[in-house]
Amino acid sequence: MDITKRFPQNPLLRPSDLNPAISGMEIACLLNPGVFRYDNKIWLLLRVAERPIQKEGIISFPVYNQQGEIEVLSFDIDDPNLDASDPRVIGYKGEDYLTTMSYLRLVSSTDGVTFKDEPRFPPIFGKGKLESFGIEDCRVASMEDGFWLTFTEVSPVAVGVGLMHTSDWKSFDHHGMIFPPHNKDCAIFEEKINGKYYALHRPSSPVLGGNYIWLAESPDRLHWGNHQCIATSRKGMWDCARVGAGAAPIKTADGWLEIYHGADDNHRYCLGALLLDLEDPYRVIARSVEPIMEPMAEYEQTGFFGNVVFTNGQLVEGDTITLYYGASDEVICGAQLSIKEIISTLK
Ligand code: MAN
Repeated sequence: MDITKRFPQNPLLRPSDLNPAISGMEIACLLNPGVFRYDNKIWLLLRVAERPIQKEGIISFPVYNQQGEIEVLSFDIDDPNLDASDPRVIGYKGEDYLTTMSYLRLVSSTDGVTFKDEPRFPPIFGKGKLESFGIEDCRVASMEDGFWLTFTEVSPVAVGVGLMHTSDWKSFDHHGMIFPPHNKDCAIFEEKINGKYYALHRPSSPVLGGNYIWLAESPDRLHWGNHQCIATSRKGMWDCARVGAGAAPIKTADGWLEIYHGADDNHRYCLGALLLDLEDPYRVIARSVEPIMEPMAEYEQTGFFGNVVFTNGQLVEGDTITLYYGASDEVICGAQLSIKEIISTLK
């Protein structure tokens, strides 16, 4: 059962609300923002996906070449070697490519509803070999010593999790790939538990296992160990194909509350929740049986890739979670949830 209250102003941001950052491109999608407070404002770190304006009969998309420059690749849609059945990815002669290039970009707000572009802060683009297809879905962990950013690094050799740190959103320390392929959906807990850092992550195991949520610990956030699987996909249910963490877990009196996404075999993405033990987060206390949010609004059902609600950013005030989410892989929306109500639905 969907228990979220969507903002009546949804969608809050559409691709046409911003200007493209890569010359000659259009913004195809705004997706899955990281969320944080800074400088007395609310900020979204958007994932922006760009591509060239598409011409009839041709699919074209940008990649970084070996010199680190943007290069456009084009394929004839009638080419028998082309598999373009998924709007997000294409296959060509055994190679996979993304149809858009994603980077990260800041917008800010004073009321949490109206967001404006922040050109003072330059976009964060992918850099180097491991990010030649872009960077995506950044979680922002707001911690005592600044902001810790975990995001998906995409290239022909890997999908893995990168880490960056910043205190001022202008200079960034790049820490490279912390969870090697195939891995994404990494959310660092915003405080230590008994002296250790923790992070949820989502490796994919191609033969045994699947796309499950794992937990790991670290002395410094750069080196991770003691990996354990804490939540699998569930046969016959709304999260039967894949599950992955949302934003940093929320500390509540009952445990760490994590809002996660789950998809079924039709790539329909819903949200559910997990409750983890406060002292021993490897122990799952309870989990959603039914989704707490499902793609129901028109903007969640139709778009670049329909039937998707996906979150990796939220703000918490008392019992209220304000969730920012990507709908249909195209627009940014907001919704509110009650922590108590979520917990009362878990089994
Ligand atoms: C999947 C989707 C896309 C994403 C790629 C690479 O295909 O989540 O949105 O671009 O993976 O991470």
